[in-house]
Formats: sequence, structure tokens, C-alpha cells
Amino acid sequence: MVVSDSQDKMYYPPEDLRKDAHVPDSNSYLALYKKSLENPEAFWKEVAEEFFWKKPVTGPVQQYNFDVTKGSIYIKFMEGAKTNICYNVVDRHVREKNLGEKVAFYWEGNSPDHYMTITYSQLLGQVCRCANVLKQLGVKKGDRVSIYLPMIPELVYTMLACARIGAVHSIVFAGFSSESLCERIIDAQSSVLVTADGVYRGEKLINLKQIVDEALEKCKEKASSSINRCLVVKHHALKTKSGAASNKLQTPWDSECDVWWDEVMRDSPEECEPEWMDAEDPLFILYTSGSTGKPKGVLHTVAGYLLYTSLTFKYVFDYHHDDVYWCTADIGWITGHSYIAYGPLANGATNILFEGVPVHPHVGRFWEIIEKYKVTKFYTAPTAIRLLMKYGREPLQKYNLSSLRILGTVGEPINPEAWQWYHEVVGQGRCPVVDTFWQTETGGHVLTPLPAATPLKPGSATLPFFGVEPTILNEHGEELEGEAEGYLCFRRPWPGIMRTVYRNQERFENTYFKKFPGFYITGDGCRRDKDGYYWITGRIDDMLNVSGHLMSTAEVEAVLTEHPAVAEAAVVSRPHKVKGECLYCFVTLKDSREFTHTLVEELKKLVREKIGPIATPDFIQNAPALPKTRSGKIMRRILRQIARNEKDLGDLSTLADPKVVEVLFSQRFEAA
Ligand code: 6R9
Repeated sequence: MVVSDSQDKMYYPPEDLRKDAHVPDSNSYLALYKKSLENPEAFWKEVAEEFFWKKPVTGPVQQYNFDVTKGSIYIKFMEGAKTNICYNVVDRHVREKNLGEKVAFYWEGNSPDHYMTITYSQLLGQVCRCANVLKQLGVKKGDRVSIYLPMIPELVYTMLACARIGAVHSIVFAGFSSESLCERIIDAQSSVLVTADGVYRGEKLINLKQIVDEALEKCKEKASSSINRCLVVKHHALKTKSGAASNKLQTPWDSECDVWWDEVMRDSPEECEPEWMDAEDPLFILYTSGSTGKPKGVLHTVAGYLLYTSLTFKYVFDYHHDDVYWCTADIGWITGHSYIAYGPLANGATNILFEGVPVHPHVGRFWEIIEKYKVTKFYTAPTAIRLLMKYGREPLQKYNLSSLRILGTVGEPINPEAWQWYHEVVGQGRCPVVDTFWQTETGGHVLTPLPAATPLKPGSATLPFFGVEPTILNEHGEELEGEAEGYLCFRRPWPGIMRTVYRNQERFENTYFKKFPGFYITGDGCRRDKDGYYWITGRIDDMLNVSGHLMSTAEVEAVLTEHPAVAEAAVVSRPHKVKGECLYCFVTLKDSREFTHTLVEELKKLVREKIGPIATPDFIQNAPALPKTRSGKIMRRILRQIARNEKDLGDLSTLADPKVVEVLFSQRFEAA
């Protein structure tokens, strides 16, 4: 790889990659990009030709309104066409492409002793069986199904089964607490919940069914629970070698509601006609943190999501038939939905489904798996890279990583140090690193390099994908030309963008379209450099990004103030070597309450229980008072500076009581 001498180091695509790449150079990228903006109808129609349509599109390919001042926001692609996404990502390969025997998934369990292979034909059989089971449990087109499963094949079967019968899946990451699960079930009004008895995450055994039962109990307390049936997978890897179920796990059971997966799947037929859906019918809901604290149910629809995840996967990872692709995300997040399930399957790719964690049973697990399956395309998060960097080169040197051709990152800005390490140590200098910027809301990559076409700059997500028109706005909503920094927005939709917030169109419009009429606002700050490259500078709202997971400060504050000793709480982010950002919390106690170690532990536990382990605060500082404006607004900017030990606080004149700051500074935590 050639490195230019300019101030921004550029990394040029390796020659051998360009030979058979889909987009082999920057001119081809520019020509296609131009076409995608100038003639989106023709561009997306051509992409759609790859897929099966029960009824082709006859009207316009895209219709939208992005301007709140002109009426309600809507986005439609291929409306009126009929298709089924499950048919396209599974049946099509078996029936039309003769790929039935091709491996769809290598499943690799938490323990290296547990693994299995699933071909496209086997996938089709299991998905159909599961679809018939769901029907038998009363699920109909349009109904919601909540899924709370670890990274096991049944998770993929269930989501595709929903898509097959036209049910809307709502997957909840199986690390979320019962409280979070309950909130998401109530919002989605799901009629069926699919879960497992338990799972090992590293050394730790988690009793999922118990968490589910607590969640359902809470649902009943808060509203009448919508869940009629709970389908429970017996996680076979939990069985001991002798075949007996692990005695460590007690699975609570309610025979009126609960059904064992194995029992109903056994007799379920392997044939199931797909439900032919309108292009704009809902496909899934996925909850993402919102700045008011309550999660937003991001809604994606059938055809646009299929076209977009399929095309981004093909181009961004320069997918070829003999690739072995691995994305280390969990399907509970959007990255797993788009780039473990739908995108790769739409291309008929061979994919790895990994249940474990990077450091179990040893810190070389990722590298071991890459060697074992000869992975060619590898996609992970900066937080994982930073974690593995800590162990140095040695764990990698034990394994053969020469199969790797392209590396990808997602989830948060990648610091140049981690980028270099990923490129030099993991990719041995041979593999382009595609830094893909996108969101749950965007459905797929929106700013990203194409590995054979885009020269790279470490830390930049580079240039827009086809159909995407980014722009940078200042505080007054003026579009900035050339080199600039401000709010990252988009001027028009692409097929994969969300359609609404489930059952809350108003929140959809307020969150993404109100601030700057005519634009979708991402919530991220961004700089465009002299070469037109985009650099994400981080969230500009009250959101935090811990290990690639987005959460809102308001959500954590709300939990902290639930504790009887806490009067007020303010949460800010502080940079963290591995997690990117971590939670630094200031709590003001009620009179007569004492700030003790026990209290700190109680508060951490509360957050873990209410939100989940990913939200566990790293620091909780006693704040006799919080810095506030005269109108009573907490000045988070100042708290952020205290947490980061930035002494130059600038203008404090709006503070009601400047002395507060000194006190907080004197008690701050030093680096961990
Ligand atoms: C896919 C995903 C979205 C937020 C997004 C931004 C941050 C994601 C990034 C990135 C810089 C990248 N983000 N990818 N920041 N560079 N390559 O992560 O979706 O969980 O909804 O988070 O993550 O802040 O707005 P989601």
C-alpha cells in the first residue's frame, strides 16, 4: 500500500484488489455516484433487477417529503411492488442460483468446542419450520414479535421467519435488563416473545428466561401484557457433555404461556409460502436511545432496506462469491441486522455467527476464528480493537491471518492509533480499512470508503455512498461549502433510511427534521476537509457512545434519581482508552444522606439492572451542588470539562453560583 507524503497521510488501495473489484477506481466511484444522484430512478431500478418481485414496481421508484414546512415527512421506495425479503435472501439462492449447498453460516459458540455449519438449504428448512410455528402461535401479518435471544442460529431463523410471514420483528439485545425489555415489549405491543433458557457469555451464565419472566411481570404491572406466548429455545451448548441439561440453570416455566422450541419445531412442516408484502410494509422495529431518555422504535420497511443493505454489503466489502465474511457485532444492534443477517444473505454470502466475546477463553479468540475459517472480510468496532491492542502483537502472531483482504470498523470514531494498529498488525499492511459511518436510522452505511476506489485517511469515514447526499450546516441552518465544520445532515433519502418512529410520527419529525427544514439531521458533528472527506467529530446532542453503543445521558440520569438517596444527577461522557467514552456521573444527595462506597455500589447496580451492563457508570462523584444557569438548567458543558480535567472553563457568567465549580473540581476522580 502506497503512502503519500501530504500532510494527511493517504493510504491507496492495493493493486491486486482492484483487478476484480466491483468499483475498481475512484473514477468509477464518481461516475456511479453521479448517476445515483442525477437519476435515482434508473439507478435503484437496476439494483432491484437482482431480486425477485412478485409484482414489479410500476409507478415512481422514490417519493418523499423531507421538508416539515411543506407537510408531513414521508419516504417511499418502490411503493406498489410486491416481494418478500426472506424469499430474496434465502429461497432465491436455493431455487434460482443453485446455492443450496453453500454455507450460509458457520456458527461458533461461546466455547470453541461448540460450532456448527448451516447451508442455505438448511437455513430455508429451519426458517420455514419456524414460520409455521409462529403462525401456529397465532402470529399474523403485521403482528409484532419480540426476540430476546443470544447469538445462536435460532435468532436468525426467527427473524427471517417473521419476515417470511409478514410479522414485524423487534429484536432486543439479550444483554438488556428486564426493565428495558419490558419497555420495548410494551411499546411494540408484541404478541409473542422468543427467548432461550440461558446463555454463557464468557465465563458467566445468564438466565435469560428468568429475566424474561421478570420483564413480563413488569409489563403486567405497567400495562396489560400483550404477550400471549413465549417460545423458549433450549440452548444445546448449555448441556453438559453427558447430554443432561446444566444443573446450574433453573428455568422458570408457565405452562399456559411457555412453549419449548424443540417440541414445536419437530413436527412443523418445512414448507411455507412467503407472504407477498408491499415494498413499503414494515419489516422490523429496532429501538435506539433517544435524547429524552425513552428509546425510539426505529421502523424499517421491506424493499428499500433490502436494496440498500444488499448493495452496501456488496460494494463496501467488495463481496465475491468465495469470501468468508465475519462481522463481530450482535444481531441485537443494527450492525447485526444489516451486516450479519440481511445484507450478506441477500448476496448469498458465507458468514460467521459468533456467540462469544473477544477474550474468552483467551485473548486470541478473534484471530483463532479468522484462521479457522480463513476469513477474508472482517468487520468489528473500534472498542474491540482498542481492547485487543492492550495485549500487544503476541496473541496475533500465533495465528495465520493471511486470508484477510478487507477490514472494516463501525460504531464510533476510530482514533488514528487504533486505525494504525488495525491496519498494520491485524491487516499486516495489506488490507484497506473501511471506516463505515451510519446509524440505526440510516439502515446501512452512508459515509464509507469503497476498498478499491477510495484512498483512505485514518479516522475519516471518507465519502458518501451511492444515493446519499451529505451536507454540513451551521447553527443557523446555513449550508457550508468546502472546508467546514458543523451539523452533519442529509438532503434527500436513500432506500435504507428509517420511515418513522413506531407509533410516533411526531417524534420522528421532531427529532430528525424539525431543526433544519428540508434536511435529515444525524445528531453528529462533522468536519469536511479540503479533499471533501468527512470526519465525524462525535455526538452533538446529549448522547454518549460507550463501546459503540449509543445511550442517552437522560436515560442514565433518570435511573440514578430513582434511588431514594439521590436528589439530582447529571451524567457526562469522559474519554476512555478502551470504551471510547465512559459514563461520569455527578449526584447530589438528599439532605442527611451520606455519600458512601456502599451507595456508589448501589447506584451502579441500579443502572445495570435498569438499563444493562453496558451503561454501568465508571465514575460517580458526590456533587453537593450542580453548576446551573440562572434559569436552572444544568450546565453539562462545565461538568464535561470537570470530568475531563480541562481547567480553562471559559465564560462562567451565566452560572448561578460559580463557587460550585471549584468544589467539584477539587473532588474529581483522576484517570482510572
Ligand atoms: C451503526 C451504528 C449511531 C452513532 C452515530 C455516530 C456513531 C457509528 C461511526 C460513528 C464515527 C463511524 N458512529 N459509526 N461515528 N465513525 N464510523 O453504530 O448505529 O448504534 O445507531 O449508532 O454511532 O455517533 O450517530 P447506532
